[in-house]
Amino acid sequence: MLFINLLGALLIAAIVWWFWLYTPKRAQSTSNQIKILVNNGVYQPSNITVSAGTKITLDFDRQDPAPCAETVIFPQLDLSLALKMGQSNRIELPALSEGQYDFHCQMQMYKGKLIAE
Ligand SMILES: [Cu+2]
Repeated sequence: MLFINLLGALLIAAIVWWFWLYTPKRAQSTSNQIKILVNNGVYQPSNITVSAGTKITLDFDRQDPAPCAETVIFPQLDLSLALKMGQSNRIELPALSEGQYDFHCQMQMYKGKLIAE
């Protein structure tokens, strides 16, 4: 009984951590080509700092077969890309001015952000 309660408490702690406390790490790009893993409902990395004023290539590696993961959309840039499983999915972004640019799947379950500075 005590064990079950303990398990329940751990589960609640995990839920609280995931939904309220967890903030994705910021990745600093050292090159203009960034590889992004698409799996388990998250882009990895999902918060990416890039240099403003240079072209950037993103390379999406889709591991999630769910239809949810299929399309990545860059609303501010008016770009989208269909992601195929098991191959590299490259998208070239124009040189960005300083600011934040979102990217997400059709349903906005997968979410990411480019920070150009
Ligand atoms: Cu989705």
